Amino acid sequence: MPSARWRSTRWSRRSPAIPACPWAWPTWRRRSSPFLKFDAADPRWPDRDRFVLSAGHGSMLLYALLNLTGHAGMGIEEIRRFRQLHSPAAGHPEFGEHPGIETTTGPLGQGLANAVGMALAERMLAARFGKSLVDHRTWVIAGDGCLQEGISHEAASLAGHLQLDKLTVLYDDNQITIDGDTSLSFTDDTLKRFAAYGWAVRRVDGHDAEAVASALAWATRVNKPVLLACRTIIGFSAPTKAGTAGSHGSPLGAAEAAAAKSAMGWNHPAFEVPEGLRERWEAAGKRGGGTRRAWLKRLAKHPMQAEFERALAGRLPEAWHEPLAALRAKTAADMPKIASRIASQRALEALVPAVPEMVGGSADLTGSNNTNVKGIPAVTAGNFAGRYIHWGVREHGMAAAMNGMALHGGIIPYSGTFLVFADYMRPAIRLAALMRQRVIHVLTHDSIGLGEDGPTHQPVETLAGLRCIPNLAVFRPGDAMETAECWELAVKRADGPSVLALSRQNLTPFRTDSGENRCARGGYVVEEASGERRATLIATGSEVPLALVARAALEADGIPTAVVSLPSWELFAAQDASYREQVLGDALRVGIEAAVGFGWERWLGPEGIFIGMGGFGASAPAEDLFRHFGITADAVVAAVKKRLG
Ligand SMILES: Cc1ncc(C[n+]2csc(CCOP(=O)(O)OP(=O)(O)O)c2C)c(N)n1
Ligand SMILES: [Mg+2]
Repeated sequence: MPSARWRSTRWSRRSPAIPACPWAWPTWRRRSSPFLKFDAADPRWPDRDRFVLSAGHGSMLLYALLNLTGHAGMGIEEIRRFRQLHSPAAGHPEFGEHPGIETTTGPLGQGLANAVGMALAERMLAARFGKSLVDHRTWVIAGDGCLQEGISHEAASLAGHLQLDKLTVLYDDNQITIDGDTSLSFTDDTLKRFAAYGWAVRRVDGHDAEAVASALAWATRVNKPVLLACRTIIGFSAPTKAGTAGSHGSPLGAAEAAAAKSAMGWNHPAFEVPEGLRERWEAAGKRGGGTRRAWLKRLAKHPMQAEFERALAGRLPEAWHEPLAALRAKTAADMPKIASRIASQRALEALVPAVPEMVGGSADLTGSNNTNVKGIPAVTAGNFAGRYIHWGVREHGMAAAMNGMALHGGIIPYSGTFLVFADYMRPAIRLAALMRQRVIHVLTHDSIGLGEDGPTHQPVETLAGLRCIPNLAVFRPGDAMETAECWELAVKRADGPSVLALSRQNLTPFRTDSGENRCARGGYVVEEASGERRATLIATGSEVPLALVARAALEADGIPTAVVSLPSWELFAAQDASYREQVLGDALRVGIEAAVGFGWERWLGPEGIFIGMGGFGASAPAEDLFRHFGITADAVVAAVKKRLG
């Protein structure tokens, strides 16, 4: 049943008022419409506008436009192979499949939040390099689903707060989602909602191209982010399915499709673009060529050309690691007994001044995550020259916007929150991994070692959950030296995201050497056994010092024992088998980690022993908790002795 709202539109579902065929539209529609700045000859041109199809299920819109505007790599053959293996025209837009695809979308709301990050990156790079090099806009098409998702609130609220005025969202306000009319579940006043965030909003007839064009022109003039609620009919012109959820995802069917095409005056065979029309579209694809060439000339003369190109290419500055090497040498000499979150802050103090594209932030836990660096100002609505972002309590929006910043290029974003809240960011972390983006999350308070905040804040399953995300590097360093090494690896890792799981509590240092980055192989022998190994204690993070205490006791009792630190399972798994065997050894293997044992079988085999958590934690001082849950050197010693008999 069509809803009252539906009937209130000026179309009826059965007989939509169909505009004349698009190629016969009046002249303004064929003029050099300047809204989207791009050049099909170079879809990665850094100063292009970014277009994000947040409603990723409409992927064919993007593919068809890439094809029509003359982009290489999206020919009619690719279009024919829509949703087939190895086609760049995948079910949802996939970053990396075609250079004209700015981001992977499909999980609703992510694209919108990516776009907020892109728009923020644009403002920040404009502040750094000037308007002559960086002056572009970000455009989004989002649907009801994107705006229903919670992440849209976080992202839009932030965009409003920061007044990202070069961001425009076209909301495909068709009042339909998969289950049916949006009245089933969605009665927000979306315009009021966005206005309350500080956006400029307008309602537009989405089928009136002239009205849309004038709204877009307006959007480029206002100094706020803009939401245009474009009232549309899904499946426009399909005789029985227009305006219904039936046209959302399944093919219309031959008869319905034929009727829809003929109603629009389209009488051409499938996959054929009629003569004259392709030329016009290709001309649109070339329209930005002059602007791009003028930009290239400006770049060639720009005093910051080399620096701009370096940052945009994702290459680190030549001497980026020198301050970190100095820190590592000092750490080896001083052997500070500090929490790994504090060690992380020291690493950042070495890295951030040396790597100008690093942009930090925290989801309202700056003082706990230790993500700030003295002298680095925060970004504010009026001043984008800062390099630190107060994301507010918006973990999901933060992680997705960081993806957008990394995708934009020229920025290496790092953030902070508690490890347990990785779950609030998980969909965005997963997409960063899928898109191979360098995004770094500083996740502190990484176990029951955080103490009194109790089980809601104590991650137990989180490490296992992160380690199973393909292409995500999970680092859990065990002392200040390992923390500096893991930071080095995360910053160097250009083709994927990293998380650093860091302790709240102080850690007894064990590393005295500072030459080779020993974490680079993911795992290594910290202390070899004094004789032929009878046991190998394998630990990560705060449990490495504990393993060393246990080793000392076992050695004193005549049981030669080695200790292995395993700060990154992913890097260790990538080593050759002989190295892994040599590190893990043939003796009894004991895994120690203040988390659930899920996944540890991989290193321990069926005969190994795991000492860690069996369930949720509790609220108490950290030392009491380690004792209560049996994660102590004594427990390790007892378990080894019992097994060895
Ligand atoms: C996070 C997430 N949840 C669910 C889905 C499955 N899904 C795909 S499209 C869609 C409905 C979207 O409705 P709308 O955005 O209004 O798109 P329209 O049908 O109007 O094109 C849903 C639930 C998804 N892609 N992402
Ligand atoms: Mg919809």
